[in-house]
Amino acid sequence: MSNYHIKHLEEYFKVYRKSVREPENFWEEIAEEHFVWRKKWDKVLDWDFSKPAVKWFEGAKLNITENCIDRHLTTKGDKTAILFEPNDPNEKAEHISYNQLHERVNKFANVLKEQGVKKGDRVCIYVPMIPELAIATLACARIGAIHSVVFAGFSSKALATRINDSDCKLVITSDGSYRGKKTIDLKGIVDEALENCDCVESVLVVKRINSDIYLKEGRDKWLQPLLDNASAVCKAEIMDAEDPLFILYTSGSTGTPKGMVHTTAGYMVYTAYTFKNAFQYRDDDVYWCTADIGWITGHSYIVYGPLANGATTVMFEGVPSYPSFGRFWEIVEKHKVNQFYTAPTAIRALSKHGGELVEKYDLSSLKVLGSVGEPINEEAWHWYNDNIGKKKSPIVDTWWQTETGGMMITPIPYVTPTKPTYATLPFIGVQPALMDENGNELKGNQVEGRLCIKYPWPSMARTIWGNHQRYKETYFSAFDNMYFTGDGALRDEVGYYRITGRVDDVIIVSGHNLGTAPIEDAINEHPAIAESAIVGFPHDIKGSALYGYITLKDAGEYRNHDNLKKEINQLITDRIGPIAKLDKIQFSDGLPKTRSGKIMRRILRKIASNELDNLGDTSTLLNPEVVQSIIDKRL
Ligand code: 7RM
Repeated sequence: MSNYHIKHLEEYFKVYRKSVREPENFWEEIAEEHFVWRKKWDKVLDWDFSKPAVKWFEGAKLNITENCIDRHLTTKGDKTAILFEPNDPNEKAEHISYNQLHERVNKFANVLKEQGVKKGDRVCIYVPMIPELAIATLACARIGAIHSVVFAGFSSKALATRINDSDCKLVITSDGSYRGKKTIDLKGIVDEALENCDCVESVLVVKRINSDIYLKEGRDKWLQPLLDNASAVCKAEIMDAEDPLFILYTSGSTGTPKGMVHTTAGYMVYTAYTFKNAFQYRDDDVYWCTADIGWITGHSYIVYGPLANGATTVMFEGVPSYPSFGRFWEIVEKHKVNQFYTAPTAIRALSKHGGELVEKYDLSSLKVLGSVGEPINEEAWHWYNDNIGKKKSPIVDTWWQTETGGMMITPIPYVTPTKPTYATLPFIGVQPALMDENGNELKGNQVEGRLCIKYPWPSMARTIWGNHQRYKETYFSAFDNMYFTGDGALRDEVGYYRITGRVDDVIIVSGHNLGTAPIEDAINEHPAIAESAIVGFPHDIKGSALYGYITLKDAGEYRNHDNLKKEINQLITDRIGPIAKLDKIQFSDGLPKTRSGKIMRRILRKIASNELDNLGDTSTLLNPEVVQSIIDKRL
C-alpha cells in the first residue's frame, strides 16, 4: 500500500489514524519517498503553539524547483507542464513542456540575479494570468528570493501597501492585461504605486498587450531582451527547509493586510500530497483550476502542487463571461479537462447566465469537480453536480485558507462519499476541533462550534511578515494551544464537517444562534433568486434581527416584490423555522464582493445598521459601484 495515493475509504481511515498517532513517522515517509532532497532533515517536527513556533523537516536542504521541474525531465521532459489558454479564444493556446519550463525558469532566474536579486530578497510580482506569472514565481524560488504575488486586479494603493510592507526591491509586471473585451493598464498602476515605494530599485516589464508605456530611466526594463541574453543554466539555490518561500497577503477583518509567510519543505510536501489525493490526479490527466495565481489557491493548486506531481496544469487568462458564459465549458471540451476546480460564486454566475450554454459542449472528460473559497450553497452544489458533473463526477468541497497553505477538510473523490454543502472529513494529518465560547472542546458528533486545529500540519503559515505578535494574537490566542481558523463548523452524525461561515457571521436572534449560510441556502432555492446575503442589525427586542440583501435573476425582475418577500419568508419558515425569518428584505442589483468572490458582509452589516460614515476601504472590491446603490435603497 502506498500512503501517497489513497484509493479506498478503508485506506483513508487507516492512513488517517497513522497520521494522527505517529505524525512524525507518517510525514517522514511521505517526504522521503516522494521528493528530492539535497540533504535529509535532522528532525521531522518541532512545535510550540504558545510561541507560536513550528518547524518541519528542520535541517533538510532542498530547492522546490528541483522538485517541481528538474526531477521530471528524464521521464516527462516533453509532457505539457503549463497549458496556457489566452483571453481571446482565437489566440492559440500555448503548451509549455517541462523541458521548456526548465529553460524559461532558469533564464528568468538568471535575469533576476543580474538585477541584483539575492537569496532572501523580496520580489513583488504583479502580473496577469500569463505564463510569465508562474515562471516568475518559480524563478524566485530557483534563486531563493521570496516572492510576493499581488493579484493584478488590486489598485495602486493596495499594491503600494503590500510592496512597502515587505520591502520589495524588484517588481515584475506587464505593460497591461486582457480581461474579456477590456485591457487594463497595469504598468500605469505600478507607476502610481511606486511614487510611494522607496524600496523598489528596478521593474521588469513583460510585453503582453503591446501598449505604448512609459519606462522610467534606470528603473524599468523590458524583460524579453534580458531573457534573450540570459543563460539557460541556473543552479538551484540550496534552501533550508524553513527558509521562506513566499509571502502572500490576506485581508483581515480589521487593519492592514497580513503578509502570511510560507516556508519551503513543509509547504511543498503538503500541497503536493493534497493535490494528488483531492483530485485523484493520474499521469495523463489535464487539470484546471480557474483561480488566479494572485490567491493562495493559485499558488498551491496551479503552480506548486500540480508541478510537484509532474501534472499538466491549465492557466486561463480570461474571464468566465467572455466571449460568452459558455467559455469555461468550451475550454473543458477543447483541452479535455479531467479535474476542474472553481469557486461557488463562479458556479452561481454560470448557472444564472448561461445554464443553457452547458449543453453545447462535450464535458465527458471531467472526472472530478472542485469547489473552494466559501461555503457552497445547496442549489449551486446541485446545479454543478447535475449539469457539469452529470451526476458522475464527485464534487470535492475543499475547505482551507491562505494561512493553512493547503486543503484541510475535503473529500477524496471516489473515496469519501460526498454530501451536499459538506467539506466532509479532515485530510490526512489534520486534527480539527470544535470549540465552544468558553474554550471547551465539543467532543462527539452532532455538535457545532468554532473550528480550530489542534496539531501542526506541514504547510501552515509560520508567521505574519514583520509582525509575529499579530500572528500570535490573531490565530493562537482565542483558544489555548490551538490554531483558530475564524470559521464556524458543525460535525454531523457520522463525523462529517460542514463549514458554516466566518464566526463573525453568526447572528444571534432572540437568543438563537443562526448561521447565515443555511438561511441563504433556503432563500436561494427560490427560482427567481440569484444570490443573497444575510446580516444582522440591532433590534430592540430580539437583540439582533435579520436583514437580507437579495439579487434577482432576470425573470425575477418582473415579479411583484411584495409577493416575493412573502415567498422568501415562507421558504425560510419551511426550511429553518419562523425564528429565521427576515425583518428586512432589500432587492439590489449586486452584492459587494472581494476580488476573490467572497461577499463582503462587513459592508452590508454596516449599511443595515445605518453606520454609514465608517464603511472602510471599498476600493479593493470587485464592484465598488454597487455599494452606493445599496446605500441609496436601504430600508
Ligand atoms: C482557499 C481560500 C479562507 C476563508 C475560510 C472560509 C472560506 C474557503 C471554503 C470556505 C466554506 C469551503 N483561502 N472558505 N473554502 N468556506 N467552504 N470549501 O479561499 O484565505 O482566501 O479564504 O474562505 O471562511 O476561512 S482564503
